[in-house]
Amino acid sequence: MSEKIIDLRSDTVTKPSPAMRRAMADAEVGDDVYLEDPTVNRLQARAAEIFGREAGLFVASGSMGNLTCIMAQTSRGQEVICEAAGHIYNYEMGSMAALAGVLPRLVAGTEGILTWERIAPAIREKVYYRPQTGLISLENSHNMAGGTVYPTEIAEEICDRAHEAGIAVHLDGARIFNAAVYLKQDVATITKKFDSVQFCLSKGLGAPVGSMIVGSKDFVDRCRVIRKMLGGGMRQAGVIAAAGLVALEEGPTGLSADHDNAQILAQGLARIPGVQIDPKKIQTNIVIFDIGKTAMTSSQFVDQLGKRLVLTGAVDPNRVRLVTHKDVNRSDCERAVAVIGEVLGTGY
Ligand code: TLP
Repeated sequence: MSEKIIDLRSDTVTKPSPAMRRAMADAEVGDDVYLEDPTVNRLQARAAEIFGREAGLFVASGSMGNLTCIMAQTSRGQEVICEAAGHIYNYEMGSMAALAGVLPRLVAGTEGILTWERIAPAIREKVYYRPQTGLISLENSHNMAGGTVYPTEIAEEICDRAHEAGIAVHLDGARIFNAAVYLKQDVATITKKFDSVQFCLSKGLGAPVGSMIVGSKDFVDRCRVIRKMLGGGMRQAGVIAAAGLVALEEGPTGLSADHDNAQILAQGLARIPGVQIDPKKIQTNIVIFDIGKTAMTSSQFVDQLGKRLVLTGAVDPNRVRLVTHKDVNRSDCERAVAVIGEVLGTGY
């Protein structure tokens, strides 16, 4: 039997479960551009219900969901305040500038977490001859800060104060269910003050494809037009929405095991000489650690691990990211720690 590859590059790598495959094969479909796909309609209604919103919209990806929400809430030439290490600025191909015609205005958070105090100085004075702040975007959990979670009162204060200033707030909630598990609160509660929410079915929830936008009916109607403009009218999309429905119902139940497995990784890594990590800071399923004190760059390290069938990702020359998900278990994580210890112990 060949040895199992332990893929910790991302929680996007999961394969659809047998229940998802069955649901996909059996899905009732129709043309979603005519609003006639019953499975897409069910997924959208269910997402809206779970988030306590009027409506939901199925989109191809998290990036498309974020861009659609930005386009629906800004005008060309405006600024979008976002966290400096955030996904929408660093990993979405500059789409807000290239396609929405807005400028990112970066504000650095503490471990990815912004506060109103940090945001307020970046808000533009309301004068016609300066660019205006069109939107604030937060990320929860924050990917590249290592899966950190917004305390709900901090996120709510940002929303309240932004609304007083007449500014809408978007949530990149790609991993909002992970945040909810960490906070022991439900997703509707922790997102209720945001004007728009994007969350991914294809990360920890385990679907092969897709993300959702949730918000008011009016807002989602506008997003549907923009989705079509971006080429996201997906026709008989029920075959993938069916997997999304399974992900929505079953995915959240596995997330606390993913968080426990992230702790196994973090605590194991903390014992390896040369690795810098504080396991107490790991809140969800993302583990980022520093190997800057070793003789290896992160890409050399990632190559060496790959040769030993442990797949990981370099974040920058010194830092490496591991992400747990439903397709890795506790013993995979223990083995990954052992292999990392071996690679750092033996050099390369
Ligand atoms: N994140 C991916 C990579 O793009 C880095 C990953 O492997 O973690 N928001 C957040 C917070 C994300 O982490 C991601 C994907 C997205 C949006 C975009 O989702 P997709 O990949 O579906 O466009």
